Amino acid sequence: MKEFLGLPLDASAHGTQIDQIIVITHWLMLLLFVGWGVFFIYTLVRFRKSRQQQADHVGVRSHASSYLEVAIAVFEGALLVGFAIPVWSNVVSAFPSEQDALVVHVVAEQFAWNVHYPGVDGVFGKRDINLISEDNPLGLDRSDPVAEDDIATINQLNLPVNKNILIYLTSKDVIHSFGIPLLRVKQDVIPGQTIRVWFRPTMTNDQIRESMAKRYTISRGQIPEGLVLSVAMDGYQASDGSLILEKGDYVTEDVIEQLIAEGISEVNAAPDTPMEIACAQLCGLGHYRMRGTVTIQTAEEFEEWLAEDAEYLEW
Ligand SMILES: [Cu+2]
Repeated sequence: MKEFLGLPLDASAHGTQIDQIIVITHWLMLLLFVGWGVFFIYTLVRFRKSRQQQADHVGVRSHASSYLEVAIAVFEGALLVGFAIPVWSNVVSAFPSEQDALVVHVVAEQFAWNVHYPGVDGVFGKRDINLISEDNPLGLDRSDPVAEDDIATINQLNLPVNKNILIYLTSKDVIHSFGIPLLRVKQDVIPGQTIRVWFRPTMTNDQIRESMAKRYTISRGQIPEGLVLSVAMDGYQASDGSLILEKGDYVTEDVIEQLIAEGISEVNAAPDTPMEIACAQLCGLGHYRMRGTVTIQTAEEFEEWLAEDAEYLEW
């Protein structure tokens, strides 16, 4: 069922439980759809005009249908009490403490995600609505001593793997929705409110790319969709031994032509940015382009990235 529903790869610790509920709910709905469909066709045939000239005003005399209705209601109740509520209370609303998590602030706007990290001191600097400008979309008050080392990015969320991530969400303008399908996270972002959401990524982007890798068949004049600007998962050599495409490099149209010329008909590649923050609320005309990139890294890579970004601040 999971494959049939086309659920994306699950890269979070709580994802299996969410997927389980989605799968069970769909089984129940499929059963009801088939059951009601069969019943509907049966009634059309059984009570057709030629067989039943006169309408029966009493109708059904047995209680079978009432029992069936009750059984379905009980099953739905069990789904709610046995699965949905426990997942909600044990996973969704069981927030980790701030000491036990990486805390990040995300401020949504039409049409971008502003990300705010506290920097080395671990304390978030003051943000002031009057300081918001094109260069400072967060309105970060750099004169505040704790704000000096704060890191701000636009549409780029870097996170370490296997660590609790606690995100404080707010919006500058309208209602947005912070959705990361691969992490099974979706939370409305509401102006004037700060809403928390948490999760724990279990795969780095490199691992996700490995498991998303796909073999694309290439031939002259035929470039499969999604291949250009994806990342090569294998290296490819020309017949003279020179490297055409190195593992980890972008697959470009030029490279594909060279590969075809060398008689290579298959390329193993994966998306460059496999994980995205997609805005899941129709928030305006630019809604479609409100997407951020999520990069899940090892703890060391993440620290490196933070240090690199901190260096920019010293300019
Ligand atoms: Cu939006």
